[in-house]
Amino acid sequence: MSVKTAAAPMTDAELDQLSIDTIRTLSIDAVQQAKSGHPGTPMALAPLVYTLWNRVMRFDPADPIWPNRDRFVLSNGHASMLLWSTLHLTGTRAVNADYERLGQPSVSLEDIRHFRQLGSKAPGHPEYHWVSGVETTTGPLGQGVATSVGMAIAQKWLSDRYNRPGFPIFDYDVYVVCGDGCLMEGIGSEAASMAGHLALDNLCWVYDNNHITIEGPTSLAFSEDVATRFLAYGWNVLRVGDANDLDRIQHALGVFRETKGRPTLIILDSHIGYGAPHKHDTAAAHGEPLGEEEVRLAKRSYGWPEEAQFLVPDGVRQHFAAGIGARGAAARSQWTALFDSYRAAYKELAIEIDQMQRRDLPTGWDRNLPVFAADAKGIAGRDASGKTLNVLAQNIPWLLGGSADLAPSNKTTLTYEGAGSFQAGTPGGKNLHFGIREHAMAATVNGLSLSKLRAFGATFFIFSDYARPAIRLSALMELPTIFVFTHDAMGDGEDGPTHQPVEHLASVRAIPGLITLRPGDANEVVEAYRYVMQLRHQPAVLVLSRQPLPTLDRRAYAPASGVARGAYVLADAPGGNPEVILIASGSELSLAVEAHVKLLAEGIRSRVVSMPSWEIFERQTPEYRTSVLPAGVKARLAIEQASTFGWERYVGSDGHVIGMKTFGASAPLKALQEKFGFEPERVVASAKELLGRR
Ligand SMILES: Cc1ncc(C[n+]2csc(CCOP(=O)(O)OP(=O)(O)O)c2C)c(N)n1
Ligand SMILES: [Mg+2]
Repeated sequence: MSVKTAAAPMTDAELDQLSIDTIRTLSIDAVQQAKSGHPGTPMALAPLVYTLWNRVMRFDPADPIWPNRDRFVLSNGHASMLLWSTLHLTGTRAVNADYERLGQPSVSLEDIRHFRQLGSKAPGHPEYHWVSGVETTTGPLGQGVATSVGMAIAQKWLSDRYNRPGFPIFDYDVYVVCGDGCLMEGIGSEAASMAGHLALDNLCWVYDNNHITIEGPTSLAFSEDVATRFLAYGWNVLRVGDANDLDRIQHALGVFRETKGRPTLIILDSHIGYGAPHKHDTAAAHGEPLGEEEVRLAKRSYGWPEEAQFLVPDGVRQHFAAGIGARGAAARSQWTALFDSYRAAYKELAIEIDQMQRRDLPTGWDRNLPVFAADAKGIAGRDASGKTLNVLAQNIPWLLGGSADLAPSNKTTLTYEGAGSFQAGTPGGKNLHFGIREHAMAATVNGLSLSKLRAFGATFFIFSDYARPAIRLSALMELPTIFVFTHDAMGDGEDGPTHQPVEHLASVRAIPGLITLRPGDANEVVEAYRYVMQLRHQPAVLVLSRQPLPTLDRRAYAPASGVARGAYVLADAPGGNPEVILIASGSELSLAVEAHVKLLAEGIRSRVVSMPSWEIFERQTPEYRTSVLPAGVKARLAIEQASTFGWERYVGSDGHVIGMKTFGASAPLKALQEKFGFEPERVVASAKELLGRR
């Protein structure tokens, strides 16, 4: 259809089409201008995204963080131009990191003109925390769909805790657009299985069934019956045979909203590159600009002025304002009025909601935290963690989480009265059962955190590998998620090298922004949690022992509150003038202390530095850091049951690391400690060697 002039007023249907074609052509032009990007899927899915946003979603562009908004997740993040066009045309406003609503647009036309360029609010893939209106970062396929399960769980939990008769404070839905890639990825299957089990009827995935991925037709690698698969998961499965049929799409979305007791998958048949005569239905439309001639032909097929670029015709912005703009504003103002009277009736609950939204902690959040008395036999890191977590979860109503079927081993079960188990029939439970789905667990934890709950996920440290891509996104999104990883090293002995992490500490330490903490005794575990709970924009990984670790006598040694500085002098040479420094974390801390005592007895001035967290230590002042590791002391020995990779930074070229250079082995712990050199005598010998004494 052609762009009309103001002289002839357009019908609603014409305005719908004009709006859809604006999304399409902005996407085409942006990719062409950037000389990179993915035009084909935005061209195909513009009608879907248009219908969802302008006709269905309860989202107020003026306040993209209004707590009861419907969530939209673009899981096929390569189609980001869909989102940039939509955020622009709906006039969605920006919000800053302090949750202040700013007047300026979230995505301007200039941003779209600078698609994929440095500083543009229209980057290659949707980035939460960079662009307001993006609910989660996507791009790694499957992450979005899995994160959406966490968002849907959060809505169920929030509604159970906070809704009251006549006060549906939380009743939002979660909409997801995904493609073949998201459904091929393992994490997508894990997430769909979990969502079906939990009967998340607030969750709707729309599957872009275009039969195309990068290498060509999906018949190359994907021949299962997706509908049957999702039916088996317990989903409601709908089909829309024509991605251009707005009414059918709207109808299917309506069926979703009426369907109770199961999530909905809408299988939408579409044509990638719709409108481009030589490229539609081909992989060529997926990930490269159409080319100037094909752009002209596509525009011609839409009835668009062929030479116009980045054109937003008159009437389009107004059409969005009259649709989602008006509907969203009304929904939000209704909710705000509702919340005002809720605040009057349920003051305490309203305060909780306010605190949660700002990621504040409730007063008294750290009361009754355990203090562990000195004990040579000690207690396992995981046990100290379980005790601490149970206190915190009672003090912080919205702290919840679970394990990937290892809660009895991870000691993450919340055992106090009323903690409950989160299931379809008991959505107020705080113990989540992720099943043996580590990857989806981590993404779900992200989704819970994006919904402002304080969430943790747990498994053995070795299986952090199975969760790593979602942990990485946690860091990229700056979410205060918590990952509890037990069985941190060779302590599980007989389970052998398949279960003994080696390279994992190096691997999590390499993720920018992620805080890794490997506490050395029970009181360090408590202090680690105290630190982690106060994070607002950073994820944390807790690496905990399976076996008991001696609880150090804090009257003789420095207090465990030193954990908050990442590393601290635990025990020192007389006069604080060390000639050798032993640096250790986790289960090796007590080993270092043992060696230290022996060294002192031999007249060697040693210092023990407990270093549970590199990242926290790096945040301290240079003065503090050199006070812990004085530049003049070159004889430094790091001891850690993990890859030595990276320790050079603290031991320097004159130092030494007692660590792992191979995989472990299946044997009792004592035998492993002997085989791999984690014994006090060996530490003493190494220290002496560094000092040139034998
Ligand atoms: C985990 C992951 N693996 C690979 C990629 C690279 N990649 C981006 S898009 C794509 C093809 C996706 O196909 P589909 O989901 O069907 O999207 P469509 O081309 O139909 O838009 C691939 C392999 C990725 N982004 N994430
Ligand atoms: Mg596809």
